[in-house]
Amino acid sequence: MRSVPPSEAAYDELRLRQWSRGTARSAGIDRRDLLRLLAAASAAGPLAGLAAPASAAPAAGAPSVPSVPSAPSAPSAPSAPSAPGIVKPLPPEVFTVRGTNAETNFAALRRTGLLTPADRFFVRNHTVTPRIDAAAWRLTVWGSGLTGPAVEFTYDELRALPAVTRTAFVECAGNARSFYATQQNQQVSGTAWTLGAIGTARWRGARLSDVLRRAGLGRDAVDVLPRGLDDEVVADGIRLGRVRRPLPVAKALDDVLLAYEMNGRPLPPDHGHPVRLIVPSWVGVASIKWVGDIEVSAEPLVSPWNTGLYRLFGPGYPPQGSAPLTRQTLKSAFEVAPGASFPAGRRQVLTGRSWSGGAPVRTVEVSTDGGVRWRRARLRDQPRSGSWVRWSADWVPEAPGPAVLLARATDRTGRTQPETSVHNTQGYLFDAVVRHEVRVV
Ligand SMILES: Nc1nc2c(c(=O)[nH]1)N[C@H]1C(S)=C(S)[C@@H](COP(=O)(O)O)O[C@H]1N2
Ligand SMILES: [Mo]
Repeated sequence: MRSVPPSEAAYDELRLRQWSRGTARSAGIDRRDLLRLLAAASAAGPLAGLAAPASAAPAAGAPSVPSVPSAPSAPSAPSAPSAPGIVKPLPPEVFTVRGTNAETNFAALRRTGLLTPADRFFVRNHTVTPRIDAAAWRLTVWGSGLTGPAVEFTYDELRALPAVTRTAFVECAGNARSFYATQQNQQVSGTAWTLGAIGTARWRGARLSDVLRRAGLGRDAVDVLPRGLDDEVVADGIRLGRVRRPLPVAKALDDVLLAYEMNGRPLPPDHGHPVRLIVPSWVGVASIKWVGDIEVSAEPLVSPWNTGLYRLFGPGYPPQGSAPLTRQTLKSAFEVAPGASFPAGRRQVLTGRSWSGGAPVRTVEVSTDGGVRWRRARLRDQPRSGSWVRWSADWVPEAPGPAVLLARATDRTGRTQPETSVHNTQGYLFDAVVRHEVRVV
């Protein structure tokens, strides 16, 4: 892992060793199933074409769990592409539908501000968006890491706690995965995102630390396990249960929010209504949507989302994979449609965004000749940790023909986007400079 502060890295290594020795508890899934999942992850298959949906589907015939009705809902206009289970409209100029997910087209962000409007924010659903009534919703905090019994919070009780706001991106660990195949000729499994599995919003909510302290956090608590109220997930024939991923207590007490607002409005259904976690700078899967309960454990916990999934497998990694992913890597994207054309001899203002989970962005460089010459882009925002910066660069296209635009960020840890990304079978954490092909006409 890169750019991980020692405490997180130490936590991850410890959990990995505990997991291999069988001394961590597999929360809610059979240990044999977890081992099968690990085997599947290390030998992950190829993307089935570039529109492959994630291999996850609602559990058929799963036993009923205390349930929230899920509405595979609101198909938009018959001609518009729709993803099963996404509630909001997905106009094709804004989104590319990929299975149960919707990717934001970067060109659709050109005239937006720093914050991604909720109606342009990408959606990553393992199953379908559930419809949850805030008045009936409860958050149950429970487990061996509490000093007493389970504690419930209503929506109003959560809103009555001190509120904090924070601008943060949510980015899928597999964002840009398709470039392993198209730029590096390497096979990876999972949703074939280009660069748009990211959005930045202003989140408002209660601090997870306040909720945990009110629930009676014990001194021996080591992990917290937030779990979503959406349907159980089945992947490759293995029943994984509900989406949930352990978070070390140290991160939970640091900067994690239980958010109920996105850009000044109640969370929309697709983004976790009524309440979701926001885990700044970490891979998107940590930011559990539609959270219904949080287990607080005095024993280390594992779930499929930090064992077989969301670790790096491949030739450069140990057989049981890297430590579970924590922080996001760094990337840059142009707000330009793929294959766009530009008239020769006329000044253009190219715009884009760069971000890093490791530290605020320091500089962005742009090349309009496929990487021969580079120049500094102008940063449009004050770089901040856990957020992105907008930038722009002038360009006067010369001779008609194909052209390749490149953008490369460096963050304050000194990391710069490399030319190629180290391969892993599930295509996580792509960080290389992306070749953006356009035409001069
Ligand atoms: N309950 C639940 N939480 C979830 C998910 C999910 O399917 N169910 N997907 C995760 C993943 S993989 C990502 S990348 C982010 C996406 O958040 P968004 O759909 O609001 O963009 O939510 C995370 N939280
Ligand atoms: Mo994700």
